[in-house]
Order: sequence, then structure tokens, then C-alpha cells
Amino acid sequence: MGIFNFFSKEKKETLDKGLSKTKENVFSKITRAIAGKSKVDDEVLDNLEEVLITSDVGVDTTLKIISRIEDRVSRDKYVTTAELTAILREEIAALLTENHTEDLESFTVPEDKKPYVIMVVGVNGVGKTTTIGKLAYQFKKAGKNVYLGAADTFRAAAVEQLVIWSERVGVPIVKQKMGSDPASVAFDTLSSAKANGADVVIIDTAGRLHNKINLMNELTKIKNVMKKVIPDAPHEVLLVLDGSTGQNAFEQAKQFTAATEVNALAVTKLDGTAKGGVVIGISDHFRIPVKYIGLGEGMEDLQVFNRKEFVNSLFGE
Ligand SMILES: Nc1nc2c(ncn2[C@@H]2O[C@H](COP(=O)(O)OP(=O)(O)O)[C@@H](O)[C@H]2O)c(=O)[nH]1
Ligand SMILES: [Mg+2]
Repeated sequence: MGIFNFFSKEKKETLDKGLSKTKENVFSKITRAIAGKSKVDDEVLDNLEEVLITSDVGVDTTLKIISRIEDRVSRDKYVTTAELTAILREEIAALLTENHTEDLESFTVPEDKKPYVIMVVGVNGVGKTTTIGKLAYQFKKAGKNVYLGAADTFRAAAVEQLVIWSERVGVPIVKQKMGSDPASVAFDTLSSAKANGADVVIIDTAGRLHNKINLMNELTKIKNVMKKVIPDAPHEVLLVLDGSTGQNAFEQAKQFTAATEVNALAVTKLDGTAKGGVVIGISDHFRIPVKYIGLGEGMEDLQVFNRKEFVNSLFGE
């Protein structure tokens, strides 16, 4: 299947709308970077480097992009500034698709893991609970039986928020009272889910233990308890990052992936921010795939991440 077949018009509109601030930001900077220039020369490339870095793409990824464009300019001899955005789009898309696994085409989970257990981690406020609600909605829409587990037990409001999502989406939730042991909630959730033949289990966790070591120990404890019910759970540890924090999101990804096993990323709040370029840096830097992007607070505002579509949306087709 071609990569465009599954990318519906609605989905593209949500993506374009969500990325509009980032796009405006990048384009106004590019316009300034090439003002009065007809040809891509060293000065334009220097300016472009600054544009990408100040658009939260990150230094390493920016240098890779610039070097690709330099190669292209020396190969093609004369490159006009009018061609620059098309070249940027092509080179960024090529960079992001190198050495990477395929993007997901839709909200699916492996059929041979039943239930497929997703543990959602990340610091407080990044959008974990909201992303869980949106994922539950998508999986349910795809015909899956979904179970939620409210293992963020630190505040009553955190449990309540997930309860609201479970009602909105119409999926069962397992919870205990505030302050109870998160690992015990995870155990109960997996036990119920397994007994009831669930397809997908999504476990919410807290992101606000007083320090990193405590947080990581807590996550390890939750994982170990899950294994008592389902030996290879969690199948997915999904790290949620707030894209509107730009380079902070990048730093959080570094810290979390160094401290705990993470095998999927979600970048949220790309709507209403000019810092969406951070997804390019994250997607290039980490071998862990960006699986999902958040583009709003509504149930429908989560998409499976598609690198080509993302770059096309940002730099125009
Ligand atoms: N605009 C926007 N807001 C979001 C998105 N994802 C989450 N939020 C909001 O971010 C805030 C924190 O989200 P929450 O899910 O409670 O974060 P948690 O503490 O990690 O569980 C809430 O007000 C959400 O509505 C998104 O993709 N776009
Ligand atoms: Mg939460």
C-alpha cells in the first residue's frame, strides 16, 4: 500500500491546522534568511542553520540537514533560493526515513499479544492521561476490547480524569482509591483484562515523584508486578513528551530513555505551538520510533506519526 492511501483528507487537515504555527514560524524565518538572495550560497546556508536551530530541530539534526543541502548544492552547482523549501523537504524526509523502521499505518496492536499491554510514562502535565483517552478511543474504534488502569494514584484528580475518559470512550477502567500502590492497580488491571479477554490494556502512571530515582524505581516495580500476570508485559512502554516545550521535550526523552526501557514515543500539544520542529530532531536522534502525535485536546486529535506526511505538511507539498 502506498503511503498516501491511508492518509485521509480529514487527517491531513488536522495535521496542517495543528502544525500551522510551526509552519508560519519556519517560513517567516526562511523568508528572512534568503531575503535579497537568488542563489543558495554559504551565507544562505549559515542563515538556514540558524533557522533550523531556532525552530527547535536541534543542533545535531540541523547539522546533518545542512550537510545534505551542501552536498546537494555542490552537486547541482546552481540552486536558487526559490528551490530551497522543496530541497529542505526532500532532504529532511530522506534523513528521517533512513535507518528507521516503517511508520505505523493505523492504530493497531500485534494480534499475537493478547492482551497487549501499554504502560504510559512521562513527567507530570505532558499529556499522558489525555493520550491514553485518545488511544482508547482509536483502539475501540478499530474493534478492540480496551482496559484502562489508573496507576497514577497520587492525586484523586488524576484518577478522576481517567475515569472521565473511560466513560467518554466507553471502556472499562480498573482503579483503587487515591494513594494506593500503583503496582497493585497495575496487577488488578492486568488480571481483570486477562480474565475478560481484553485485547489492549493501557496503564496510566504518575510522573511526579520527588526525584528521578524514585520515579524510575516506581516504574520498575510496576513493570515487575505486571510480569506476574503476563510474563512479557509491558509490551510497550510509551513515553509521552510535550512538544510545546521544544528542546525540553528532547532532554526529557534523553533522560527517560537512559533511565528506563522505553520503546515508543508520543509527542503531544503540537497544535498551538511554533516548536513543532522538535519532532524532526526527536525522530532523527532516537532509534525509538515516534508512534503518535497529539494535535489537540479532543478525542480525535491523536494521529499515528508518519514522517513523510509530517515533513510535507510542514514544508508544503
Ligand atoms: N492543545 C493540546 N493540549 C493537550 C494535548 N494533549 C494533552 N493536552 C492538555 O494538556 C494538559 C495536561 O494533560 P494530561 O493528560 O492531564 O497530562 P498528564 O499529567 O501527563 O497526564 C491537559 O489540559 C490536556 O488537555 C494536545 O495534543 N494538544
Ligand atoms: Mg495524568
